[in-house]
Order: sequence, then structure tokens, then C-alpha cells
Amino acid sequence: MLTSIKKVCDAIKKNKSFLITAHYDPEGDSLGSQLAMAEILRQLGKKYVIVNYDKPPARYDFVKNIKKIELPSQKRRYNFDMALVLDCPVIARIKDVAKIIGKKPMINIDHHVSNRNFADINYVQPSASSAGEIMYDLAVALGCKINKDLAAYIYLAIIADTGCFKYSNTTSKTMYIAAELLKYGVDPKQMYENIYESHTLAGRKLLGLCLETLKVSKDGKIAWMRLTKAMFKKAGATSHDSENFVNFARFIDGVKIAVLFGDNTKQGFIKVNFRSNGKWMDVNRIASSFGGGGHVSASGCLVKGNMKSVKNKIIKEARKVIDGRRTDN
Ligand SMILES: [Mn+2]
Repeated sequence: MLTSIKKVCDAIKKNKSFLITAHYDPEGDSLGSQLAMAEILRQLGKKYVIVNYDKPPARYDFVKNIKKIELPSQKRRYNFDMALVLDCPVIARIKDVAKIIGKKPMINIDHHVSNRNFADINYVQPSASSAGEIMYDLAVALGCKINKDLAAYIYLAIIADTGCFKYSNTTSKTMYIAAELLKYGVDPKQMYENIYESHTLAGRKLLGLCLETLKVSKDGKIAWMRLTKAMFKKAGATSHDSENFVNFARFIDGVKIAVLFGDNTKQGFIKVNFRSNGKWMDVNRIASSFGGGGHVSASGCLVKGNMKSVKNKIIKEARKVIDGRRTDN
């Protein structure tokens, strides 16, 4: 049975204190959504703590209250009635924060099509562009006031997950919400620059090294690149610097599926990032078959093996998706 937003609202109203969390390796949608959730709870007079497995990347320092996001602490005693897990398709993605939650009741609020409904209440809306978009619905449903802070958090979440309104997950509802948020003083230019035009020099050098590895299949429909530990070392870059690299392979005319292979996440494993062009190019299907997941046109997985063997396996699966495509695409 589908969970209604009312069920989520009732559970929030009934409880007094909350732990808010989202996936490790935080980015705009998870950060913006969590801060939006916190503002909603503040307006309702509830208590909350925000705990994330990783520290927010420095690029998000411009976001108000970002420092309220804490790392899990063994010294601290956490007192809360209920956990709110945002932007997370599987519970494993909150890592050690799951230990803090323990057996406390949990609400899973997400927009990933691959969501496994792991909580007591699962509010999953794959048609929402972002978890931030769901936060807007929640704020309205709970009778909260959209103020400057809430507007900024939700706007950040939406532009992060829609590539600033460019991806196919952008709907008229997304645009409607964004238009509403602009009424509360969000500066779209500044927000865009902070998210999309803020790079370190080391990061740009890393992109150069990555682009040198670009390969395209004979028919021009699959493009892939490599990112290695050695490249990070050479450029002096960190993992946050490689955000959105995979899109550079997708930008090529004729490319339907773009893949980025990285050996810098876990020893003995290759991290695979997918992006696709075209409605029927379901890369979530590929990522899911390797234990990962995400969205139809943006997904990822971690595959055991070396660069060469993983690349061969993945390209073979991407080929199947291309060959099985509908003719109306
Ligand atoms: Mn998201």
C-alpha cells in the first residue's frame, strides 16, 4: 500500500524529538533536505539533531546552519523518539548512523526509484526531482511557513539533483516550487555559482587527467572514463573534486550511456557511476544488477575486481540496455 504524506505528518506531529540523517558522502540534495527538515521541526516546536556519517564538503560552507550537521559521536548520548532518513535508497547508505538509531522507529523519505522500503514508514516518491521537493510538500502539509532559510535549503536541494533544472527529472511541479521559493529571497545566480561554478584548481587538474582517458564505443553510444588514485595524487585533489565528472562523457553528441570507473573508493573494488541520455536508457537497471542503484538516468554501484575486468563487465551490460532500447527513443 502506498504511504500517504498524511501518515508521515501524523508521525511527526505525534513525536517530540528526532534524529535527522541522510546518505554518506553528502551533496546538495541530502544537505539541503536535512536542513529543510530541521527548519520544519523547529517551526513545529520539536527537538532535533542532525547526524551524518561524513562531514559536509567545504563547498557547502556558504549554507546557513551547515555546521549544525554533526558527525556520529561515541561519547554522546542521543535522545530522540524517531529517526528521519532522507535521500537514502538503502539503510546501508547511512553507515554508522544506523547504530545510533538502533531499534527506534524510522521514517524513510526518498525519491530514488531503487528504494528498498527499509523503515517503519516509507514515503518514496520517484517522480520527485529531489528529496528537497518532498520537503516542500511536507512543509506545506504540516502548515509550516516558507521563510528565507527554508526556501534556500529546498532550492539548493532541487538545483543539486536537477543539474539546475536541466535533467529529465525536472517537472512543472519542480519549476512551480522553485518559482515559489524565489519569492522568499533566494538568489539563483549566487546559488548556481556556489554549486556549479565553485571548483578547486586541483579539481580542474584532475578533470584534465580524467578526460584524457575518455573512450567511446564504435557506434558512439557508450562513453567511459577512468579515475585512479594516482590521478588524485598527481592533481592533489580529493574525492569531492570529482563530483559531476561523469557528465563530461555524457555531453558528447550521440552518447546514450556514460560511465565513470574509479578505483579510489574501496580497495579491491571499482566505483561505477552512470549517466544516461534518453528516456529508455535505464542505468538504474545496470547499477541494481551489481548491488547498487539510483535513478533511471543517474545511478552507481561498487563492483569487486580490477579496472579492466569491471569495465568489461559493465560495458557489456550497458550494451544490452542500448540494444534493448525502444525504437521511439
Ligand atoms: Mn537526491
